Amino acid sequence: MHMIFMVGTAGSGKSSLTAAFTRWLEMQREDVMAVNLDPGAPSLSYSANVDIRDYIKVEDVMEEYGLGPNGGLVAATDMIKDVIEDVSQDIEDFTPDLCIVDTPGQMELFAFRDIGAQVAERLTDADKGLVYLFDAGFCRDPLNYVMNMFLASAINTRFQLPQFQVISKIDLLKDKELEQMMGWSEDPDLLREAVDAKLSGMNKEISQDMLEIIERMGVEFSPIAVSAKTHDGFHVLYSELQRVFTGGEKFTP
Ligand SMILES: Nc1nc2c(ncn2[C@@H]2O[C@H](COP(=O)(O)OP(=O)(O)OP(=O)(O)O)[C@@H](O)[C@H]2O)c(=O)[nH]1
Ligand SMILES: [Mg+2]
Repeated sequence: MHMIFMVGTAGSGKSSLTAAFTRWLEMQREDVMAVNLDPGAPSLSYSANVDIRDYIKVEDVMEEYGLGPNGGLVAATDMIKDVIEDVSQDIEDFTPDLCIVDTPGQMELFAFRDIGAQVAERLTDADKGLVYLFDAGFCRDPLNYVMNMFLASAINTRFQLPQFQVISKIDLLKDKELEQMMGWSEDPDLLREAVDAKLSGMNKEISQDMLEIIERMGVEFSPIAVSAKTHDGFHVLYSELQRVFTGGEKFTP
């Protein structure tokens, strides 16, 4: 079994991509399932085959421990570790070849606390990978793009899993904007120039320092442009997953 975690900042399109890509993979005749690991998801745009909310609900956690919405979400996300064995069993009962996992809305609660690494380690013994979403609308601004590169690099250090970066929601971009963004990933100098044009003085220096640190962290940035709305880029993402995990074969023989 192969397992792909969808990770990204709040609202970056994790759930939409989980929904659309899972459906699309089914059409490619892959034996694929969707798992929701977000205990705070109010509703889902897909029917999760396995849903953490069957075990943990934020409202219940808030009530039981007298917490507000944020405290409730932190506690609920941490509680995932107590049910990992059960969720693993639920997933294994489906015996899928490919499992797409939607992760908690606020990335920092999952990815930057122990829980993310624990889940990556303990959720079944599947071969795992991670899709990091750059929200296209947000990353139009070169500074936000750099910030996302930094987060993606930090996630890479933390999870130590094959990482696939995608620019999500590209249907929201004009052709020229997308071209520019893809240019930033191909040529770091273009990104440097774009950042330079936006900033001056101290801020400029800090951004340039940050770009250097990102470079030193050694993560390759060649994001795949996708849209959960139009399915643009799904073939490319699928080929990349196959290239890395199966040597170019389908997941379901
Ligand atoms: N136009 C467009 N909108 C999208 C796309 N993907 C997601 N969205 C919209 O972006 C918003 C957030 O999408 P979600 O899929 O809920 O993102 P998420 O990362 O799961 O969000 P949280 O779990 O709440 O942090 C919703 O309004 C979606 O309709 C896309 O490909 N194109
Ligand atoms: Mg979501």
